[in-house]
Amino acid sequence: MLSNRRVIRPLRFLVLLVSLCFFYWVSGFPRTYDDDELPTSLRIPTPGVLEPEQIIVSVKTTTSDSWSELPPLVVLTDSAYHDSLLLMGDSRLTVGPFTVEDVLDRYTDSFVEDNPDMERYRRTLEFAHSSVDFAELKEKDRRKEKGVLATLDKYKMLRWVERTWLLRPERPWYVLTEPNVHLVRPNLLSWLGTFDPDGYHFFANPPAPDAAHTIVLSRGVMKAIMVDRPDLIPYYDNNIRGHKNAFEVLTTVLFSTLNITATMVWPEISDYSPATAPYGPGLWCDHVIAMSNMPTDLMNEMWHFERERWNRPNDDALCFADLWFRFMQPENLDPRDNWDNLSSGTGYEQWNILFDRKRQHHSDESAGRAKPGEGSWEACRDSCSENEFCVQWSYSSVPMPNDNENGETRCHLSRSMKFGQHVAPQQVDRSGEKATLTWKSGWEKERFQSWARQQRCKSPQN
Ligand SMILES: *[C@@H]1O[C@H](CO)[C@@H](O)[C@H](O)[C@H]1NC(C)=O
Ligand SMILES: CC(=O)N[C@H]1CO[C@H](CO)[C@@H](O)[C@@H]1O
Repeated sequence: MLSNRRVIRPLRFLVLLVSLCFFYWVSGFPRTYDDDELPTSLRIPTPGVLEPEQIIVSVKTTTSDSWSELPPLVVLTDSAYHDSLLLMGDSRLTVGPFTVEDVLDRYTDSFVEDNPDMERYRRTLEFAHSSVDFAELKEKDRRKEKGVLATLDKYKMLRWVERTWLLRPERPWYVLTEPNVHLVRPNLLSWLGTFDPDGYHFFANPPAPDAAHTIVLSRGVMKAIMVDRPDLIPYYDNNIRGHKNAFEVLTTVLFSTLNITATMVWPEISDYSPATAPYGPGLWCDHVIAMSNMPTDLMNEMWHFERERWNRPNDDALCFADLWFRFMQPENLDPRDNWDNLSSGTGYEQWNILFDRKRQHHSDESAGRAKPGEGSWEACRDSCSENEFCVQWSYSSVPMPNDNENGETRCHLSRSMKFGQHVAPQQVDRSGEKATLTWKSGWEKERFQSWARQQRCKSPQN
């Protein structure tokens, strides 16, 4: 009997194993997932939160940048959003399963031939016909290249809107953006869910030099220009040249035909990346919807970060505070040599701390002002640590503008915390003399962290 059993047992075990495997295989079919295990985009909809296909994201690029910009963008965009992703360029290409549209192909041949602004487009088409490497289209001088692309962008603007609508008509929302913009989709879906898509809505980030625009248009606006006024876009062909930039072309058309202006959305939509956002009291619990100037490595970090958050389904909307804890807190923030100057820098003036130049000692009038720290980086660091509002400093080897009444200074103090970046020493011309400009930067991490820990962005039950 015993020996008999011994034979049967392994057999039974095998049968059990096979049926168990079968059970797991079947139950692994993705229909029976617990709701919490699913990525945000696939969960049962919360009322008011839109579904991915209700927002068309249309990304504009140019042929010579397509290969460097589009593959990372597509890989780092969750597949739940692929159906609603459109790629718009200036020659027809494919990037894997995606088609890049040539949005300029509706201009007439004579318009393209006779218009000097279309030079780059003409060359792009020639290169495409003769299989010349598109990288050779680019100007060597980066500023010149920017100028060429900005000119072409003016002609793309309305045609980009048009093509987006024609490919995906009648969707509640259209987001027009660029490859270096990262969209935090769950926040975008819940934010736009609070507006009526059939009203006239036109949102954008405040214009900033060198920053991409993220533009949001409602179905109401799109219908008014695409369906109610079918001749509008062709009519504008000959009115484009005089405009300063692409955004102005769009704002002019929407203002003159619909009497609407862009509603600026900031800081939810901004030109910051996690490395350049000025973290602090003015920018902490705000939700992050779109960031621009994103290098690919940070896009990749964001992809991982958002995945980690999926596994914590009770997390609230991603806000700037989350970015600080994820990207800055783990960093060693001891003083760094050859580190960028984000304590000065245009666009950050409102956080700069003014120096108390008149008095040696603080009085009521000079409250909040800092002791000058021109002498050395150590003096600058000490000036920061002695000022209760200061969370970071940078020290330049030659005086540099502070963009406020501080004038030119070596020491730059700030009330907001930015990460910045490595910056190599450079030769500069200071009133006729050559000098080497280097930057050193430091942070008051402990001070900032104790402030950060006292903040409560999330709903009280968490
Ligand atoms: C345009 O909009 C403004 C502000 O909404 C309004 O005051 C004005 O009357 C409008 N003009 C026309 C012509 O509709
Ligand atoms: C981000 C920033 O403000 N960078 C500035 C650093 O300083 C150089 C000049 O040395 C500026 O050109 C950058 O804009």
